[in-house]
Amino acid sequence: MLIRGKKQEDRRGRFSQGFTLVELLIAVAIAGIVMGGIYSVYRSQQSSYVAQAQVTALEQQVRAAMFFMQRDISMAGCDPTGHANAGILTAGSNFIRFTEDLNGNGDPGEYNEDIAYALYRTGGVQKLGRKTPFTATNQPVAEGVDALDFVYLDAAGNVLLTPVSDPSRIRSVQITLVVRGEKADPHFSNTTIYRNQFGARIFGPANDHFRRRLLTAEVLCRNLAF
Ligand SMILES: [Ca+2]
Repeated sequence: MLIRGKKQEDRRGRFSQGFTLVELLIAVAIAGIVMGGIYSVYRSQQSSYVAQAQVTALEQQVRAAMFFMQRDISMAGCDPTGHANAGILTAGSNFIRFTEDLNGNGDPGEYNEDIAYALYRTGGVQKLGRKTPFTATNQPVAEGVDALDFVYLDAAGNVLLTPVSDPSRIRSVQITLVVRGEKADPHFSNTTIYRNQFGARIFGPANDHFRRRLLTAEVLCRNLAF
């Protein structure tokens, strides 16, 4: 038996220094365990980093989409001449079309004045689309949108049934979006039921492996009061 670090005389009377095979195997095994531990910490940090990055990207996407809709819808009915007859034309639970005479020429049907928001699907991906003028093709505002929900309220704050039969009663619009991450995460299961502010289920449970974000905003359409 050789002892590490000590000189020892072997049977033939020579001194030698080193490791035995057993010691080497133990050292290799310990190194393996340590490396395995380091790798598993690395893996778990890496996957939590990827999940965090995905959640951040998701939040940015859902906020950007909401920003565009809020900006447009808040101007619905903008009619500086009073002759354009601008306002909300169609008010569905997942579809809206409205006009606004932004350049004040009395014509509310020009580019960026006749706007519609709805979900559409291309290449297997559901997107939030913005159309203007109404006959044009959808411009994608956000991808991976699982739900788009509109709730319309009158001047007294009462919820109007959709599709709203008399859109001139609408004073504010509550928008809810559910957007999902780009990639599924096998370590995550999504069993959430997504609801709007009035408790109505708008999506889920998907029972899949996608992370999602729900965002709600209420837009007061000041121009519709006139
Ligand atoms: Ca105009």
